[in-house]
Amino acid sequence: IIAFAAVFALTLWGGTASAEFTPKSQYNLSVVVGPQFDWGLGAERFADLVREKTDGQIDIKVFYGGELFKGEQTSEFQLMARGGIDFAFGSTINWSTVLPELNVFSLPFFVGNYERLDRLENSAVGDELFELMEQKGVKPLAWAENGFRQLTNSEREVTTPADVEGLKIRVVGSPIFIDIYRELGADPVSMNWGDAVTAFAQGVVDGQENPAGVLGPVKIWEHHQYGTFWNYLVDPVVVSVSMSLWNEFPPEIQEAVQEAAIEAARWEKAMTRRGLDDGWAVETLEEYGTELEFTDYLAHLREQDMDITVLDESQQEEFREALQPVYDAWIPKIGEDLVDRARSAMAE
Ligand code: X2X
Repeated sequence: IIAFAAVFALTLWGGTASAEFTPKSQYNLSVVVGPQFDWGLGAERFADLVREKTDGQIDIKVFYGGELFKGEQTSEFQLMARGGIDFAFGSTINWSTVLPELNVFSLPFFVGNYERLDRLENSAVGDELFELMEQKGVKPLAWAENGFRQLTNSEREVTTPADVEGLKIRVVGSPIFIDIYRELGADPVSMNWGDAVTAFAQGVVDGQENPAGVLGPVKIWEHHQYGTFWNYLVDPVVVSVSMSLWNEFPPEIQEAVQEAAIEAARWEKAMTRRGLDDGWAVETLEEYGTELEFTDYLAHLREQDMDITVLDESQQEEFREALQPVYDAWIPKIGEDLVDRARSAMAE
């Protein structure tokens, strides 16, 4: 620490740094899910890369299972904005109660595939969403991913809106999810992730929706026989740091943390997209030399004897039409102009 302080003191003499910086002995990082999920592994990789790129100055400890926000996942963003959480691999769904614009990713059958998602994240709209986070006290560093969400249930194969009717579905605590399932005639119940896992095991709900990267580690096949792969909406994860902490970091630390975030996010995206994209995911993981238990999520779930139906474009269109009232209610809350610009950015 003395040596580092000396380096910063020298920089200070050079007139570039504004204040001396002494790192805390440890920083915390919040993740909703556990260490065995791609999302948890990505967080760990980020912490390792930060340690490496800052010569051990910034030591991040990952807290899994929502430990830092005591289970209440929609409070993660505010806790980070207030500085109680230093870093997060945070889901945009969980943050959308504070930033309604993030519901652009939750409009049903709007984004649809990885190509369109990547275009959206890398567009001016993506930058604008990052700016909104900054204005509210969180510095976003990179887009990572939970993924496109798929429906699973214990009762029946779901291919049409009528099939969803009457199913009791666990959803996240973000209001657009309640609206979507009510519109489809289901019985949505919002629950924090920790409670949800218990609810699946106890059969308190008939179904739930989450990306492949969550379905695998939670062994959803032990509770739900049926899966509907319909990419109906997407949950990006933002690698992020509290704004007040970010502002304390000298430029060279900021640069190292930023680089680590981009690299960890790229790797983590590849983990969640295994076998679900055009091949980029597995190629990228080979490039990193990552040892994989399986290379295709869909095949992996089918190997556990789940009945999985992949909805084609016309089946998705039927759901999209049924959900028109959700568009009518939510586009004004997200911002009509933002939704229009998102649509053009994805089409390019
Ligand atoms: O609670 C969920 O379903 C999860 C883990 O996907 C989120 O945090 C949004």
